[in-house]
Amino acid sequence: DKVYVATKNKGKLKEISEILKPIEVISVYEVVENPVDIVEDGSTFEENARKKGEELSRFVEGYVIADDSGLVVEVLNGKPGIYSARYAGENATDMENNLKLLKELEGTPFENRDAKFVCVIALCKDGKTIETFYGECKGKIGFELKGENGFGYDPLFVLDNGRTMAELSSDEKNRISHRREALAKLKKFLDNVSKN
Ligand code: ITT
Repeated sequence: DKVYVATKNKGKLKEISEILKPIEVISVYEVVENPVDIVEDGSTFEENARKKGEELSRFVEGYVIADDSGLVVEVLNGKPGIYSARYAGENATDMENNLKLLKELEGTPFENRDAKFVCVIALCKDGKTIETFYGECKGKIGFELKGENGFGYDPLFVLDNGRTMAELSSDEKNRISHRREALAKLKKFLDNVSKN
């Protein structure tokens, strides 16, 4: 069994491979020379996940999954949300995005720093979406970056136990993450497909 993943993000690719094991996970970008440049102009995680998956599923045979994800901060009215990857600008690094977030939250006390990670996985084939799957993970935004693991906003994302997502091992993150929740639903769906 194998699935293609429509992502350029190495952190996502690694986690998706670990979580979906023993299914083999291959990046579409590894097998397609010049895939289309996808414009993520949807207004929701779901629209963007569908868009990525549908467009890239025209280039390979079999299932393609796309992950659209991000950080939703309550006191910022849901920002950075679907703009998480480019919060500090078009080609912003994770560090620049984290620093921008700290700046936006300056003066906001810990009790008002509620946030969640959201992940929508679209399962696609031949240019069409078969189903989408949602996952989320709740936490708070800390005051300083802590931890070396994971990617994106993990060093600022404080869990109930006081540790940041970046302080968890990849196994620990993969047990509780938004991505895990969405992919667990996908796995169940695929199990049922193969039984019928
Ligand atoms: P692809 O579209 O190629 O998959 P991308 O990084 O542009 O890669 P998104 O548009 O879905 O993907 O943006 C996701 C951003 O949300 C990502 O760059 C991180 O900043 C953040 N993010 C998503 N999942 C995360 C996680 O598990 N931990 C930390 N940050 C995460």
